[in-house]
Amino acid sequence: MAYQNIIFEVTEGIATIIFNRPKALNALNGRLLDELSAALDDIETDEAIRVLVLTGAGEKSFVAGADIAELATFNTLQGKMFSRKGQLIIGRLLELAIPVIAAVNGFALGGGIEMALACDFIYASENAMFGLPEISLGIIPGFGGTQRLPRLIGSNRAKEMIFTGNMIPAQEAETIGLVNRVLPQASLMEATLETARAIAARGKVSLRAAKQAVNNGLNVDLASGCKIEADAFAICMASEDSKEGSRAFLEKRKPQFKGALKE
Ligand code: CO8
Repeated sequence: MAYQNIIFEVTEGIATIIFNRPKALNALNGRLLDELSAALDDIETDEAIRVLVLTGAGEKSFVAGADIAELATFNTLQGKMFSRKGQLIIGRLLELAIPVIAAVNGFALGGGIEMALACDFIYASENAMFGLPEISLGIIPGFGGTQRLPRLIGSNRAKEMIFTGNMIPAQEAETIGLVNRVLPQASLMEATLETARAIAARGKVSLRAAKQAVNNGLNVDLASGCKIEADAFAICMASEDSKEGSRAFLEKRKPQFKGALKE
C-alpha cells in the first residue's frame, strides 16, 4: 500500500510509524486507520522487526483525535462502524507480539491518547498535552478510552478527565502514571529509540512471553495471573534463547538471541 497519511520506516529491527497529517494535527481519518492497519500487517509478518515506535509528524501534535470533519458526516451506523474499526486497529497494538512504545510529541487527544494507551508504555515531550475532549463534542471516547484509561490511572482520575474533557500537561501525566518519562522535544525520539534498541537486544521469545503475561494477567484474578505467568515462563524455558542466555552469563559474554523457540 502507498502511504499518504503515515510514514512507515524500519531501521535495524525497529519500526517507526509517524502519523503524518500535520495540517490537521495528525487527526485520525478512515484512510489513516487503513494505512496503519496495512503497516501492522507488514510488521506482524516481518520476523526482523523487534520493536515498534509510534509518533506524530511535527512538534505540535502526536494525534489530535479522530478527524472531526469526517466524524461530522457520520450517521449513527457509520459512527458505530468507525468506532469499531478504530477499536480493532488500535487494539492490534496491544496484541502485537513485539513491544510498542508511544513517543508523544505534542497533543494526544481523544483517539490520540487512546492510541497511546494501547501501546506498552508512553514517553512524552515536555509540551505534550493529554486529554479526552469528546464530552465537549457531545460524544464519549470511542476507541477504548473509557476502558483503558481507568485501568492505567484509576477510575476516579480517569472519570475526572473524561467528564471535564480537560487536558493535562506531560508533567502531570507522568505524576499520575500515564507517562513513563518526560523529555525535551529535541531528545524525545533519541531517548525513545535508545530504549527501543535496548529492548530489541533482548530475546524475542521472552519479550513476547513477558508482554502476554502482563496483558493477559491484567484481565484475571492474581492466582489465575500467576498461572498465566508460569505457562509463559515454561515457553521461555523451552526456547533456545533461554539456553543461550544462561550460557552467555556463565561464559561472561553478551547473549546472541536468535528468537528461536527450539534448537
Ligand atoms: N480533527 C480534524 N481537524 C483537526 C483536529 C481534529 N481532531 N484537531 C485539529 N484540527 C485542525 C484544525 O481544524 C486546524 O485546521 P485549519 O488550520 O484548517 O483551521 C488545524 O488542525 C490546527 O488546529 P487549531 O488551529 O485548532 O490549533 P490550536 O493550536 O489553536 O488548537 C487543539 C489545538 C487544542 C488541539 C485544537 O485543534 C482542538 O481542540 N482540536 C480538537 C481536539 C479534539 O476534540 N479531539 C477529539 C476528537 S473526537 C475523538 O477523537 C473521538 C475518538 C473516538 C471516535 C469514535 C468514532 C465514532
